[in-house]
Amino acid sequence: MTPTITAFERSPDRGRGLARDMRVRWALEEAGQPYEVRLVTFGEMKEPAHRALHPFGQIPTYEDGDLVLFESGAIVFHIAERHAGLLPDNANARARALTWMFAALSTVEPPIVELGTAALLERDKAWYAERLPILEGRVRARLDELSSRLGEADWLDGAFSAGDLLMVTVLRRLAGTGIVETYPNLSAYVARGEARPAYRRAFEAQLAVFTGAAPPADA
Ligand SMILES: N[C@@H](CCC(=O)N[C@@H](CS)C(=O)NCC(=O)O)C(=O)O
Repeated sequence: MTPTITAFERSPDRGRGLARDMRVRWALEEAGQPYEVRLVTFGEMKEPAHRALHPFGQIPTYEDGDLVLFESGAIVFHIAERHAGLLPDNANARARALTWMFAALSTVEPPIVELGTAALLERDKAWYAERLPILEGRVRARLDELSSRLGEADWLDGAFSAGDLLMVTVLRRLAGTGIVETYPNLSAYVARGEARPAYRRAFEAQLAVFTGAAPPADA
């Protein structure tokens, strides 16, 4: 059965791959799993029909037969468990890859989201200029640590895994801030992720939604 995911009908990032359906698309492309996309408007996301799939009225969701999932991390994990290439076979290596998935979403992503939310919604507040360096400092503290751990390695723990897939998408959310660029190894890490053919296919497919262009035939 071909799974169906949901994505923004008109993504606020103008198709730059920052919306979280990108993670799911990338995982599906790495897995070689064809998929359908149902586009939803901001209004539709808050309607009961979508909330039946996603209690928080967000994207992405994932439907496969009678299985319905939400939360990009859970969806990527589900895909990674069922297809080769995203999680190592060795039990300990697999557990470590899972650890990096959680680290991406629960340790690195929160300060990045906080910074992004402030830039989006609090720019006109009197205290914004004072708060910005504090938020950037929290992001940099995490990136200092991540950069030290990655060192000169290509990926976080041996071969590319779902942990890298999530971490790269999390770091990409800093696009436009110039922060990742101040860490040459993290910058190269993100570029390595973006250079993967599966990433490119996923990116082009979600960009095509915004530009109205036909997606690539194999996306
Ligand atoms: N933790 C969730 C976050 C989902 C999320 O924030 N989705 C955004 C798009 S990237 C969304 O739907 N925003 C619209 C809204 O919250 O109303 C996940 O990883 O799937």
